[in-house]
Amino acid sequence: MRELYHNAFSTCSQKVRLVLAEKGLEFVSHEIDLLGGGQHDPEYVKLNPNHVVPTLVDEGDVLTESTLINEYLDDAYPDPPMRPTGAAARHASRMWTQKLDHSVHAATGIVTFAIGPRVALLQQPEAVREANINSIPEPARRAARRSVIEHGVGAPEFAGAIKTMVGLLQEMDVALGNREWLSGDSFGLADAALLPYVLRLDQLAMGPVIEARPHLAEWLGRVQALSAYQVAVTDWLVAPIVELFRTQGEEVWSQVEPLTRL
Ligand SMILES: N[C@@H](CCC(=O)N[C@@H](CS)C(=O)NCC(=O)O)C(=O)O
Repeated sequence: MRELYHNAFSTCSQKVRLVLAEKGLEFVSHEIDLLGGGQHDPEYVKLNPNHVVPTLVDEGDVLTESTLINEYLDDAYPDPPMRPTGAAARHASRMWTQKLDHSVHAATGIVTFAIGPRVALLQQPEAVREANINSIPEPARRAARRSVIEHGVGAPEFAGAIKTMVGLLQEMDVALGNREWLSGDSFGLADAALLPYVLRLDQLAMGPVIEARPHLAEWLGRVQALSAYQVAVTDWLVAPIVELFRTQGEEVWSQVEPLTRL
């Protein structure tokens, strides 16, 4: 029995669903409503004390942290292998996932909440919104969430976060100049991990920052052509939220564009 607690739009959930799909592993789905505060439900917090998705429960083992979940999946279900075999290549693959965990993931949260779901959150009763923000366990993440909901792309955290994300795109474009995949010879853990972060910028109507980087744009096309992408990403997205992200992104693009120049 395999159960995944996740969210359709969450980057960390998408990266785990990509690995599950690539390995042909099915799961019982428990979607957590992140805007409604489902991640703070005491029953869920027993599984994931950090109040975040995803959580994988595999044959009774409770697994958190998306990068580690994906490494677990590759250890437990090695067919097809999703990490290179050489030690140096494996190190290079882990450098990408470490970059997400150290800086890019937090930056993506700032960029996303400053643009995408902000209007929906501002329409919630203030008491509900505040209760959900106050339930975020880490003070820094709590403060950043409050700031971007209040100030949008004008929040002091926003410019640095966008630079971190575009910096990642730039590094990927250079790396992909002489190879097709970040994980080695085939689509693997590093590719699955980075895809949702590139996609997020596309969803927020920042396509030009991707199109300006041809190797990155070709890689994105390659990932999107995989059947795992359809199963793990496209099939979960719901049109009204895709539309909300796009229209909100278009609305602020003139303010965001100057910040995307490195
Ligand atoms: N390091 C964690 C981060 C998980 C995380 O931040 N998940 C986000 C969605 S991508 C979440 O659940 N956020 C809840 C919230 O924003 O309150 C992981 O990789 O699993």
